[in-house]
Amino acid sequence: MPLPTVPYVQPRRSGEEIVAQLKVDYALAEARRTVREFSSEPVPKEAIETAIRIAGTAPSGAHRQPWTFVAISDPTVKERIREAAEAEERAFYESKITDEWRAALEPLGTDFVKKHLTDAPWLIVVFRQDYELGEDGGRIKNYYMTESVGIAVGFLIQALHRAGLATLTHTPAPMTFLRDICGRPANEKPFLILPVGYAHPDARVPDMGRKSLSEIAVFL
Ligand code: IYR
Repeated sequence: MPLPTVPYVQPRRSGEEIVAQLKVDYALAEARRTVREFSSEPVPKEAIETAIRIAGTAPSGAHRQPWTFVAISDPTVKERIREAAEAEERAFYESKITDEWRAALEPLGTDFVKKHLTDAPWLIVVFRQDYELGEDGGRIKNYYMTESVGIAVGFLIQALHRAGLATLTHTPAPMTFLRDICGRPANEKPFLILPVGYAHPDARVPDMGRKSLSEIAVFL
């Protein structure tokens, strides 16, 4: 049975108003950079709670909302995550990495040292729920989990940036250790770690631009 429906009304804006709004948003979005150096200055828990609420508004397959956000400020937990992540990353950079991948990362200057995992006041570890458990213990299938969680993380990154906070999308591989450290059940797979905080006042980012509109879009 389809759900009952309710009216949906967005404030009616003219074409010019829409373009003007999008230009403001684009300028803000264009100023976002992935930051690897964080200040350890605290960020209120309410900021993280509200950003996670925004992430939770993302569309999802069959509206299953297949995500869990674990927000960590406890220094001991952050330290455990850093130790485990650096062990994986060391193996990656020292042996697993292919020559091609090394060449792709070389301009970004990344290495196995993951100081951001203990410097940033918050780590948000995002989990993808591959299925849910019904009352009878049976598995309830989710749909388009990766797409859904990816969209939610996009909302999260953009919201944090608009609020004035810096983030770094960090995906140590493999990152199954996150499930144990965060105490999550077997139906949840780690998706990424998002360190969140103020950018360090001396933070620097690689001098690189983005693809132009004509490189990323085709209008038919
Ligand atoms: N996960 C590693 C390697 C890494 C991979 C890509 I693709 C990047 O854009 C950046 C890093 C790390 O976090 O260092």
